[in-house]
Amino acid sequence: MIKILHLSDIHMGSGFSHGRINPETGLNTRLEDFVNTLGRCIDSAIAEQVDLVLFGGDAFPDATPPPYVKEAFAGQFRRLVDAGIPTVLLVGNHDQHSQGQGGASLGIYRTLGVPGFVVGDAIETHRIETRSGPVQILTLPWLTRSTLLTRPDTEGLSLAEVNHLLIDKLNPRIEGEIRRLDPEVPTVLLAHLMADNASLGAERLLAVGKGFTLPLSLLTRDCFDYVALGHVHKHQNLNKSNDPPVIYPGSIERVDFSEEKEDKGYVMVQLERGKAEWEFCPLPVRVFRTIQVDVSKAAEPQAALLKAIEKHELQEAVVRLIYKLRSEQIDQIDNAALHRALSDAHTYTIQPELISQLARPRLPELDAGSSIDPMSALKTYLDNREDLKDIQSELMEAAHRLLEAEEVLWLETSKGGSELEKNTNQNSQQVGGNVDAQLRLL
Ligand SMILES: [Mn+2]
Repeated sequence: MIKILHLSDIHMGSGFSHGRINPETGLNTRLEDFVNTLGRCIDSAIAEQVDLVLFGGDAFPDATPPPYVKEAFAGQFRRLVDAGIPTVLLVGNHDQHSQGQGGASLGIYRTLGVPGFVVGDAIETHRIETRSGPVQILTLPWLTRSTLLTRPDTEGLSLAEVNHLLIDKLNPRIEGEIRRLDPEVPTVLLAHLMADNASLGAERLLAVGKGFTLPLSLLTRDCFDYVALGHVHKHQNLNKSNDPPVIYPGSIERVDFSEEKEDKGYVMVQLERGKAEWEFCPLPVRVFRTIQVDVSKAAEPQAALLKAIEKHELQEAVVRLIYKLRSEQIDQIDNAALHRALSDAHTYTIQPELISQLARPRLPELDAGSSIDPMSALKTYLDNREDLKDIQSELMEAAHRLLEAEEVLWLETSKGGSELEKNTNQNSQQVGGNVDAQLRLL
């Protein structure tokens, strides 16, 4: 039986805006949070006498963290070296330089020959002799186009086609590694990737448009006894049959508000050939709290706000107060009193949002995620505007002419851009406002 601690997505050095400077240390409190939480993971690896630590990638927000952040990270992992616990550091997307290859922020551990440390920046199998016997770790770092494909391979292809091509090239590479595995030895696939039914969190925003998605079937192979993943910040097991477990431990600290409601922690694994038992171990991390309240209909908006704040335990939490109000209520808000009410928080932000009397609920068909051509979008919008019914056909025709128009007309309309922008900002999120403005340009 081999005991493994699996953690991932440390992102040390991120989220400084949620912290403040600790006057005693001169450091951002969020860096201290991340270091303390990583420290707890390492404490537990040492106390539980694990045979191996697997890190699933994304050590820092980028490949070139400041030296004091790098040092804080190294200071914790150094404790594993002293304890004689072998460790695999996998390279995630945030550890790679956007130019060139390799794990820029983690490669130093190999260069220095840190005893027992393996850097996973290539598709290869590492046989590690632990105190409880040998184990095979197949490392699959974050893949980019340039990992497996050349520029001519991908010329003129859509992102989806490139994704397919990448999987076609990846399959034989993994197959080749699998063929060389010792079937008697417990085996782990350690990979930093987006698997195709993982539910998303902040990592989607952090790496927007850059990623590839790999099918789960590529990971759930008999030869793997445990699949240790990184990248997705929400802890989850992707394989319902649990054979093998396909586990994202998630990030160890909340990176931003999208992780407000997620438990954070690491995973303890008991591994044998053909069998893995695992347990998620939650960590006591910094609380994030959103207080969202609409006081636009309240007779006394200030009192309503204070009441909403009072309902929450804010002690040492990272807090954001988001409230909606009408412009004529602004004078009724006592900002100093709001600041006093939030002063127990570790840090806080106050985000008032003015609602326009004209604001209408957004049409789901016109969501940013849906692909809809401009004419259909306009039609959908007009179908929901009773007041414009009489001139609907004229508006459609005018829009048609606008879209068909010569480049000259385009230039003329884009000159009106500033007015359009103004209007869009006032009615932020309002597709309606946008279309209105475009029509006014006619
Ligand atoms: Mn990642």
